Amino acid sequence: MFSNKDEFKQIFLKRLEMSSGKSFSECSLQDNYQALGSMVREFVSNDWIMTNERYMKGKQKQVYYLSIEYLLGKLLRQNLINLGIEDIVESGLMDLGICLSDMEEMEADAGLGNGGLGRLAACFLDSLASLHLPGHGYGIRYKHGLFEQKIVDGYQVELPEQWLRNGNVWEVNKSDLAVSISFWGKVETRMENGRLVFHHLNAETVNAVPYDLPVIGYMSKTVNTLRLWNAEPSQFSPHKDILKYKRETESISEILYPDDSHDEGKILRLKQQYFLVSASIQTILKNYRKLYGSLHSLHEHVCIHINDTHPVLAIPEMMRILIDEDGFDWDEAWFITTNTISYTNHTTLSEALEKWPLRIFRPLLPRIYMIVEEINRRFCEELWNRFPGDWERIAKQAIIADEYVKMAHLAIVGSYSVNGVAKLHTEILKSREMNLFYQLFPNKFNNKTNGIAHRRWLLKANPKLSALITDSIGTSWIHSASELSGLLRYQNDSSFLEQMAKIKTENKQILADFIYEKTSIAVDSNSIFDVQVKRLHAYKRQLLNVLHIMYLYNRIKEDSSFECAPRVFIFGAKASPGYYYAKKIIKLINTVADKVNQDLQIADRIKVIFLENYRVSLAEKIFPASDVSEQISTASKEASGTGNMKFMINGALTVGTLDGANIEIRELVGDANIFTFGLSASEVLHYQQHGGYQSIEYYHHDSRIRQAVDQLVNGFFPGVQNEFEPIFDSLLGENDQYYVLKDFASYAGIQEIIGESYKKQQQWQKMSLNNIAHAGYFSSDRTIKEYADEIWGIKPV
Ligand code: 26W
Repeated sequence: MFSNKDEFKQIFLKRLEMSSGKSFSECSLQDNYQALGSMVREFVSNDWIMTNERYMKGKQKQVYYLSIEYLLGKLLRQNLINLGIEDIVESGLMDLGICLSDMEEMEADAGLGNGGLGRLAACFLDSLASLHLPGHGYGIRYKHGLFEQKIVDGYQVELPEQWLRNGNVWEVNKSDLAVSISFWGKVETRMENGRLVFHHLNAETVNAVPYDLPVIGYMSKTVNTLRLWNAEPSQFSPHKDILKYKRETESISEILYPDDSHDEGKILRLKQQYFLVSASIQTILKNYRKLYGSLHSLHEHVCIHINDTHPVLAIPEMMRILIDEDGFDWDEAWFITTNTISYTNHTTLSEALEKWPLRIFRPLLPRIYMIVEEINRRFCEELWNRFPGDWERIAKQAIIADEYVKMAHLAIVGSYSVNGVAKLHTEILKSREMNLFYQLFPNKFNNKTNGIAHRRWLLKANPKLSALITDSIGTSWIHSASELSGLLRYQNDSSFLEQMAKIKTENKQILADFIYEKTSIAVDSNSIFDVQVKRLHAYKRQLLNVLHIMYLYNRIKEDSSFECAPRVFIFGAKASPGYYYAKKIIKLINTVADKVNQDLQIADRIKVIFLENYRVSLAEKIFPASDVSEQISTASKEASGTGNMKFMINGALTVGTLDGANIEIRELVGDANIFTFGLSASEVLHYQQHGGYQSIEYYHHDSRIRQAVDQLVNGFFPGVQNEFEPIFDSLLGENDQYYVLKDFASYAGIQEIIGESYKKQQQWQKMSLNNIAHAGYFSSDRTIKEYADEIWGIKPV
């Protein structure tokens, strides 16, 4: 499109005029962004078409990744980097008096996800394209991503997020490829020509319209596709109340995770799941038929991966098409399906394991329900044959039981691969949570430790550190993150360590300025930036962090000579809208923040900052500026964590429990370069099974705990009355399910050591360097290679 700066400027200016209909001087930053974005999108269109043609011609095996969440964040700069034109564009714009960073602010975060699972999907797309692998994403084009969070008077307030307000320059509407999805109605079973046929009558149909986004690999000609489905009314759905029908239809792709505390919300969620699955599977199979004539060897050329159980209806949907539309018999359809679908589990928390009540499932998806019933019947029969008389086992493993469809059971039975996302997590799945299934299908189970797109989380997010790394070890790490180990050469090089320290301070100053702009609170970039950013959940134990801050505060108040390394505690977290307890924790963090920040006696020794609306673009500002990474979940509860990896690759040191991928971080960096504390997973599981923990004892025996816990309810925080009683009750009345008090002493101890260690700056920088140098393992390139080789069997094209 352009080979130098002047050419770029010329094309850009022309483009700008055409798209905005204004003269250059009249154009706003938004106009500039729109022009540049659409220009880049068109720039890749040829490679995009070529990539698809190559895939079709070569008949390479393809993988389709189905996910209810994609947390893409912003795409402009990453795309410029991946295309190798960031420098030309940035300096060309500069000549025109436009700052690329300002322009980036015009782009809305695509926040079609809620946490790690959604960001993982986005990182995987980046790695697939960068490794020239034929892998595509399918998702939903939510009109509003996850809500926008405001903090008002310390409380979370949710606003509908408006990422499509100014359109989306990256997407291409392909309405000619729309497919129709059927809900409700009834199924008529008939004998026709000697075989049973099923007719879905009186269904309400909805159109799924694809919007395609190019997924541009790093310095590669590969441009894969992320297809997001939009729900639109269908012309052919005769309806009495057309407005109601339109509203109901459009609500399918309106918001992520509608409140499911009532049946209406549950119906909507299940509708979303089937909508995603049916549109995607219909399309995949249609394209396959066109290319190969029939679906007989589908499993040899196609993998369909389901990201957690949300898309698990892919299994009965494939069965439906194979049987009802293509005339396969059950056994062959089952063979093809179960050799095509693979499944990742992301949690063992029982409340997060999906199950749908039959009263909703059966009427909404009548044909799919019949198929699930038959899958269940055959599976229970198999169990009966292998374990005759073991009713208890059948009850535990059945797909349909107690008036519910259990989605994880369906996923395991209907797929050829089941993976966890970190070693410990996979071991827990095999030995506990899914042990009965593991006994039945040991070969299906495998581990794929998560990873992160290091080109976003280091190269893009931390340009200064990236430049230092490239100056020292060359550019190869950008392609192969394991090359970061070359940095180990510098671990005793004091000038290198000083440069690292300087960059960290500069990044901290940028964040400090941002904090000041947002909160009017001044923080000192020489303090330790101690950061916990992640979804708000009881098991992640933001509460442990807060109670420790309260303890530090109390210590300083009692003894003004108390020495502790100055710290800025930074939080970012969204609580799910219906999660009452999580919202209380947000209020508590903000209440403690007010108390601490306003206390003149505390001065700069502690500051507490809650940054509202945590999202990908904010995360990119935070990780490069962090010294300490809080990964303090109750051991066994965090499947993997990926924030831990983003901190590590930016040189922050982890304070963490032996949970999820923290364990693997420790294996890589060694005990000396990580701060671990607390109960182990097996201790937690032992307490859970056999009892023996009494939180009240810790309350009585540790005055630090008693003081902080009492302060939740004794008027210490003026004006909040009974606000924190539920937290107090959870700790004492409900015996502290997440072992916060149990781990408190060990956490406070390690925090003290962290404070001491930070004073020895040279040593600290060396530890930091060790973390960066070993973080290459956690590139999602490594993870994706493992999926490609060991699960999908796909090859670079
Ligand atoms: C409503 C069903 C449901 C339940 C849980 C939807 C979404 C969730 C999560 C928020 C799923 C999630 O994000 N899990 C995280 O996945 C990451 C990627 O594998 C892991 O690193 C995290 O440990 C895990 O919590």
